[in-house]
Amino acid sequence: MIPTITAFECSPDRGRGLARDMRVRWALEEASQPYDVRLVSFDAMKEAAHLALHPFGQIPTYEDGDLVLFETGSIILHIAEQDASLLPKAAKPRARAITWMFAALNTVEPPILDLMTARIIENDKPWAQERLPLVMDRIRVRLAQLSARLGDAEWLEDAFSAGDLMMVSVLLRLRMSGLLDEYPNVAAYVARGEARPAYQRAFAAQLKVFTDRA
Ligand code: GTB
Repeated sequence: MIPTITAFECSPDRGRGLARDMRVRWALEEASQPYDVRLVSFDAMKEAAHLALHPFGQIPTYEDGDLVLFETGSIILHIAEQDASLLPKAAKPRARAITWMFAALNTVEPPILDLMTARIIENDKPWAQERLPLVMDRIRVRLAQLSARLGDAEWLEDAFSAGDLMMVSVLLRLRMSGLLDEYPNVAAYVARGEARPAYQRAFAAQLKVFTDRA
């Protein structure tokens, strides 16, 4: 039996790889794990059948036999635990890789999500333009810190891991903002992630969902 994940039937990003099924697809591709995808509409995500899988009515979910997971952090940790190329077997490097996964989700992603909220949801508020520079500066703080840590290293630790997969996935949402270009080593790090064959396969698969509908 192969796992099944859920993804948007019609992703608002039109296949640009920004929806969160992308990072799960990427992890599955890195782990050479075949998978099925069940596409769900916005309405179906709020219905009982999907809510039984995901209490918050979101994508992605992950089903493998009687195991059901939601939250990309948990799903990717589960996939990575079965593949040494994503999580080293040795305890300390493994703990470091997991630390970077948490850092991506809990420290780097929140200000980036704030920018999406400011740009998309709060855009029509009278204070929106005044707030935007504040939001961008909070992201710059994190990017500067990450840039300083990364230096000219290829990955966050000695070798690519699920920590890099999560960090690159989170940073990719900044592409359109131009902020990544202010930190060339971080931009190059993201580009290295995107260049990985597993990323390319995952990207092509989620893009095909969009082009098949067009
Ligand atoms: N913390 C959860 C996780 O990591 O799994 C967050 C899951 C989540 O936000 N899922 C979103 C969702 O289901 C899709 S990815 N939203 C529908 C809802 O909440 O009703 C977020 C997303 C959506 C759209 C774009 N886009 O169009 O560019 C990018 C990312």
